[in-house]
Amino acid sequence: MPANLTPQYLEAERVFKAAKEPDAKLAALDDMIRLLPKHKGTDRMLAGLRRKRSELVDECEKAKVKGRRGPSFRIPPEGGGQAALVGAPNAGKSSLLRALTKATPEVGDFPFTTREPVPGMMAYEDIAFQLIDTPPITADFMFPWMVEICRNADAALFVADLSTDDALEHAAVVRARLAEKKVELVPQAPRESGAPVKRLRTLLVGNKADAAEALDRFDVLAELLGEDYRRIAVSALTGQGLPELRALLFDFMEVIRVYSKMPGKKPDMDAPFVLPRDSTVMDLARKVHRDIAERLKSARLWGEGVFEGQTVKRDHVLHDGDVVELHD
Ligand SMILES: Nc1nc2c(ncn2[C@@H]2O[C@H](COP(=O)(O)OP(=O)(O)OP(=O)(O)O)[C@@H](O)[C@H]2O)c(=O)[nH]1
Ligand SMILES: [Mg+2]
Repeated sequence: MPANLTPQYLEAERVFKAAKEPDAKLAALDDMIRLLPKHKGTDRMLAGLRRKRSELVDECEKAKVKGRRGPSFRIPPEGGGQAALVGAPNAGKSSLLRALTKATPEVGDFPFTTREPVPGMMAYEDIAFQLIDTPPITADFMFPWMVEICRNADAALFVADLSTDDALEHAAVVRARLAEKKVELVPQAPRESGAPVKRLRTLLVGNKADAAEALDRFDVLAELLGEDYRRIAVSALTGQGLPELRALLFDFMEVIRVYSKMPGKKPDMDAPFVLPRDSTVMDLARKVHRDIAERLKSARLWGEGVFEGQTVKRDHVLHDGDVVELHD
C-alpha cells in the first residue's frame, strides 16, 4: 500500500467494499477517485479505478434496463445516523423532510400523500444525518414494511400535528400500532439491543407550532404519552424551531466527530469520522482501516482534556471535535 493514502481515501475504499448495489458502489468509487493523492506513484492505481468505474457504469445501465425494482424499503444508512419520521396523516412529515433536507417529497392536505419511504440528508454543522419520510400510520392501515424501516433506524422523530385536537388520539394510535408489531417508541437509547422487541429511541416533534394553541396542545400531548420523551415544537411552514431541532437531533444521536490527521500534515477538518459517544482511539482506528487498527501503536491527540499533541493510549476515550494522529 503506498504510504500516502489518506484515512478519507481508505474510508471511501471501505464503503466501496461494503456496498452491495452497483449505484452505491459507483458513488463510493467516485469518492475514491476524488480522494486518491494524484502523483506518479498512484498513476496505475488511478487507471485501475477508472477502468472499474466504466465497468460499474455499464452494470448500472443494465440494472436500469431490467426495469424498476419498485421502491426499496431497506434504506442503506448514510451519514451520522438514520432517523425515521413517523406519525399520523397530514402531521407534516413530508413538509419537515423538505424543510430540513434537499429531498422533495410530495406534500398534500389529504391523508396518505406519502406512499413510499423517501430519504434525505439533514446537515448539521459539518456532518449530516439521514432522515426517512414515511407514509402515515392510522388505526385502519399501516404499510407492513414500516416495521422494517423502524427496525433498521437508529432513532425516530415522532411527528405530531399541533393544529388539531385529534393529535392526541392520533399519537396514541401510532404508538399502539407500532407496539403491536414489536416496535416500541422509547425516550432513550436502550442498553440492550434489538430482538424480539425493537426499542426505538424517539424524539417527539410537535409540528405546526404556528397554529393557534399549538403549544398548549403539545403540553397535553406530552403528558398523555406519559413517557419522558425529549420534545421540540417546530413549524415546517415558518421554519421556527428547525435550527434547534438539528442541534437536538445531533445531541440525541449520541455521536462525536473526530478529525484524523497524518503525521506532519494539517488535519482534514472537512471530513470528520462520526463515532458513537465514548468511542476510543482504537474504535477510530477500526473505522479508518482494519490494517491500521491491527498495527496501531499509539496516537497523538489535540482536543479535550489533553495538552496539544499529547500521546494517548489505544483505549483513550475520544470527545467531539478531537483531532487524532494515528501511528502504526
Ligand atoms: N400551518 C402549517 N401547516 C403545515 C405545516 N407543515 C405542514 N403543513 C401542512 O399540512 C399538510 C400535510 O403536510 P404533509 O407534509 O403532506 O404531511 P404528511 O405528514 O407527510 O402527510 P402523509 O404523507 O399523508 O402522512 C399540508 O397541507 C401542509 O402544507 C406547518 O408547520 N404549519
Ligand atoms: Mg407525507
